[in-house]
This record gives sequence, C-alpha cells and structure tokens, in this order.
Amino acid sequence: MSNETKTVYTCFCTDVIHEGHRNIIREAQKYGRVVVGAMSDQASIRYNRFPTISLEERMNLYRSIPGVDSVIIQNSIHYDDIITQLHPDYVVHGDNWSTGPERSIRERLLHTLCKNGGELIEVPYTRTPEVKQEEKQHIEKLGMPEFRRKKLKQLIKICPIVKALEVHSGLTGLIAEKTVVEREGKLDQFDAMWISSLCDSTAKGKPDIELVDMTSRFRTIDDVMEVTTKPIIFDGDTGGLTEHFVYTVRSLERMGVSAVIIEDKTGLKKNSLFGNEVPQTQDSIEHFCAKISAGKEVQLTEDFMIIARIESLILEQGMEDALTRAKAYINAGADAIMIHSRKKDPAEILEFCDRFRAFDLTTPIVVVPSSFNSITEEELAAHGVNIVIYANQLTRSAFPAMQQTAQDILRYHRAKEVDDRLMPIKEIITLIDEIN
Ligand code: SPV
Ligand code: MG
Repeated sequence: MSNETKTVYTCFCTDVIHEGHRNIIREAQKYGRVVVGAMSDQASIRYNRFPTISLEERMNLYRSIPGVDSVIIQNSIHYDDIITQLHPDYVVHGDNWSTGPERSIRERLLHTLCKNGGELIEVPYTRTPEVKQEEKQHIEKLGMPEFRRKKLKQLIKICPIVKALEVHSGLTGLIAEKTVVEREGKLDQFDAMWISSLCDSTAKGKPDIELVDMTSRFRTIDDVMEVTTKPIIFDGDTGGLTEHFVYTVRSLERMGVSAVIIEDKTGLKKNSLFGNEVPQTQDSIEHFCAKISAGKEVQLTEDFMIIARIESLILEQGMEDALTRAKAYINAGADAIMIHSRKKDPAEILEFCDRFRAFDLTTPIVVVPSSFNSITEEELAAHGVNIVIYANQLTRSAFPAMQQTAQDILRYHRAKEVDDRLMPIKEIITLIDEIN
C-alpha cells in the first residue's frame, strides 16, 4: 500500500512512454504520492534529445500514466530547485546513470538530498527488446525530414547560441550526434551539423572551388542523415547559377536539410580563408539579392532557411559595404546573415554584430570563428550572434593524426609502435549501432 503522506519525485525527459517508464511509476507508487517532473525544452536538448512534442503535450502524456498524481516542470537537468521547493521524501530514477556524463547529475542530486533530506531510490533499468525497439524507433523518427528540417528554427528560439560542428561522413556525423561532455556540473553537446564545402571537398581529395558537384555533396548529406538526427546547415558555396540554385533549394528542403548558406561571390570561388591572396570577385548586390529571392520563392515549407553570407570583410570592402549588403539581403528574403572574417582579432566581427543589432534585433547572425578562435560562445552570444559554426576542426584534427600513423608505420616497418594511439579494435567494431 502506498503511503499518501510521502512525496515521491521522478523526472522524465521523453516523448514516448514505454514499459520502462510505467515500471518507474509503479515502483514510485509504493513509496507515496507520485509527482513527475517534465524537463523543459531548454534542459532536454542539453541533456538528452530534441523534443518532438511541446512541453504541454509532454505534461499531458505524463499525467495520463496510471499512478501519476501530478506533473510539474523541471527547468534544469539538475534537481536542486525541485528538491528545495518540493522537498520530496524520495527521488526515483533508473539505475543507468552511475557512469557516463549523467553521473554528475546523480552525484549532485545525492549531495542536495543529503543537505535537504530525502532518499534516492534506483530502479533496475528496463532493457526488454520491446523497450529497446521503441526507443530506437523514436530516435529514427527524429531523423525524418519533417522533424529534422524545422529543428534549426526551433533551436534558434530556445538556445542562447546554437553550436554547429563540421561533418563530412557517417562517422563524423556520429561524433557530432553523440559527443556529450560534462563541465562544471552541466552537460553539453552540439546542436547542429555543418556540411562544409572545404571539408567535404578535402575528404574527397579535391580543392574547395565548387568542383565537387551537387549530386556528390547530396550523397554526403545522405550518409550523415542515415546515422544522425540533428539539424543540418549546408554550405552551398555561391549557390551557382540562380537557375540551378532553385533546384538545390528544393532538393535540400525535400531531404530535410534545415538551411543553406550561400556566399556573395561570383566566378571561380576559392576558400574565403585565402582572402585577397587569390583573385575573388564579390557578386553585385542586385544579382545576389535576385538569387536569394528566387530561392525563397521556390521553397515549400516554413522551416527551411536561406542564409546570406557576406564576404565584404574577407575581401576588404569595408564595414559599410558589409552592413549595406546585410540590409539588402534581408530585404530580398534572407532568413539570416552570416558574416565572415579571416582576422585573428574578433574586433571587426563584433563591430559588425553590434552595428547590425542597432537596426535589426531579430534576424539571426551566424559566424564561423576559424581565425578569430579566441572568442567564446558566451561573448559571441552577448553581441547578438545566434549560430556559431566550428567549420573544419574535425578534419584538421583527423588529418595530422592519420598522417603521423602512416609515417610511423613506414618508419618502423610494423604497426606496434602506433598501437597505443589507436582506438582499440573492440571499440571500433562496436562504435556503430546495428539496425536490430
Ligand atoms: C567551409 O567550411 O567550407 C566554409 C567556411 O565555407 S570557410 O572555410 O571559413 O570559408
Ligand atoms: Mg565553404
């Protein structure tokens, strides 16, 4: 019989209820009146995964589980506020959080319970084939175009700054999807992925000059999409001919890509980090605006974003030119602005952001701090930046590691000397989830 004078608390961060959740509630009921916490959107995306239904819908879902007495909102991945407000006698959780990044949440909860009173009850995690199957299907649903495509716009609304990592294959996609770190008691992960023209070309051993054709770039997107659920921002280079760009927009949108960024250059495009060291032509405002508008006209959903990338600072055309172009591109329909710089000092980027925010408070700003890499996400957000893209760091870290391994095998005429640096065979063969 449950003890109605005792309060039992458990927190859910899920859009689907399966036997595992029902089991937690049944166990909780044995100790008293069951209060379920529904984790807020903002906390959920840092902790677990992107919600597919609203917080209100999740609360209603939890209320419908037999045995649940009431549902409240938990605004953080940590339990501190809930414990001090609710003073539960018991907190119930699955026993699957003593290792990995979630360990810190458990430790902090134990510490809070120690100070405020209350006991942690850990219920064996339900690992039946049905539960596994339901969780897997839910994750796969998150990767479907209609869910994935709209996530970027949703994230811009929820996050102080959206963090995108460069990916160019299924494997790098998995790294962006699954890497979670715990820092100062908080969990963190990337929000989105960037399909860079530089890294996609480099992975194919080709220069970044719009040589790798769209069909091949779409193949990369598909490889990434097969194993991930996070939203994708596609580097569309110049967008090509306007007559071709409209087809690209339709294809990307249909695939479930969230945004394309096109840069205001024309002719033979070379990577921006060359700056004026190579001949580069900036497009006219009129022509680039026409390209943006044509793309916006053919788009079929509200979800997809066309982001205009301004190369004025890269090509040393000055701040006024960059700001004039920003205004024109937004008038032409651009959903966001990317401003780029190859200076080590972030000053010109920050000046642009401050001056842009003086006349436009809402259009999202995107930056790529490859050169001005000393600036933190918090500082960028304070200047009104909405999306930060880490555009090439995975490729640049993998390449020297592989090169060193190749050199050492040649040097020692065997692979023993490099073995300590390698991922164990067992780990690499279990890295990829199997389909059933
Ligand atoms: C890319 O990653 O391909 C980019 C960003 O376009 S940059 O290399 O900085 O130009
Ligand atoms: Mg590029």
